[in-house]
Amino acid sequence: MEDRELRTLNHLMYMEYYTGGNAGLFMKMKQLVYSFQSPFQRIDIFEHPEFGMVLVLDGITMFTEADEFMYHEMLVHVPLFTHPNPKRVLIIGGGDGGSLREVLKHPSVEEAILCEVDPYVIDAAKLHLKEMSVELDNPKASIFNENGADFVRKNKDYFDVIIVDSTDPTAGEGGHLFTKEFYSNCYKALRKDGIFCAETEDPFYDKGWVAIAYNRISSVFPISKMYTGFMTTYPSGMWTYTIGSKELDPLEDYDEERVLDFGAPLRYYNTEIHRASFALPTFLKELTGQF
Ligand code: AAT
Repeated sequence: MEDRELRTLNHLMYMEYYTGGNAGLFMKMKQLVYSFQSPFQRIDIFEHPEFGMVLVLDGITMFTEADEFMYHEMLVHVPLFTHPNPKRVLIIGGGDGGSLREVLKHPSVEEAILCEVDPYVIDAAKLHLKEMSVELDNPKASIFNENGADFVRKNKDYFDVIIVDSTDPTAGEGGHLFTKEFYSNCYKALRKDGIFCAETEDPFYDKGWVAIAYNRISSVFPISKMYTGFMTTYPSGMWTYTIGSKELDPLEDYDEERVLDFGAPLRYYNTEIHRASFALPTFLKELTGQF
């Protein structure tokens, strides 16, 4: 049977075109393991010979198993280590479970709500993305299949942290999560020392959206700070995240001791990265109007 083993196929080529269409990413895949057109988007899961499973929504790479830790750790731990005692956390998007897995590493978290618009992403993750979906059935977690923009409107003064793990503003239902109205409703859904954090795109191919997202978030929250991290299979490899906060400052109110005492394993995030990630290159300060 050896000759029937799956080898990487020269012709199974996956290509993603970045914004503008004149550049992109290719991966030579081993196999396509799942493909489905949901009411919201096309969901594909490929297996790559070195990067493991790759989740693709509407032709856009969401992560590979080899690098997802970079994105999920940066999106989750920067806000969760800024808040002194995060108990109620809302994740919008993130149906694969990667952000939830990171949130539930924090022992203070009592309730984690995942609001993912597309139930088929959750089903596909449970079947094929075992490393991401491990905590989807955790009793501390509840899952709602609803547009995050509608869900957040119904909650007031409730969450300690809101995390937006969404698709790009130009893809699927992602656009709902980049409006000023959505950010204001997140502000209202947060408690008085609450923290909001969103993925805010790459500053090279999608610089227009980086500026829009930062300006909208900073028009709603008294403290707003952008930070960056590497994410190797996202456009440009450099990714931005933006914190919006009511009271707490991610650098001044940061308690390193909690990170040093943290029991769970982390592979990207550490105390030096937390501080360094807020140091922005000049072009990014200019783009977001911060000097
Ligand atoms: N965890 C990393 C992968 C993602 S997936 C983002 C998820 O957000 C998708 O499952 C999508 O169905 C969900 N989503 C999109 N819009 C909404 C919405 N309005 N309400 C709730 N869920 C939504 C993120 C990748 C980052 C971007 C890569 N370029």
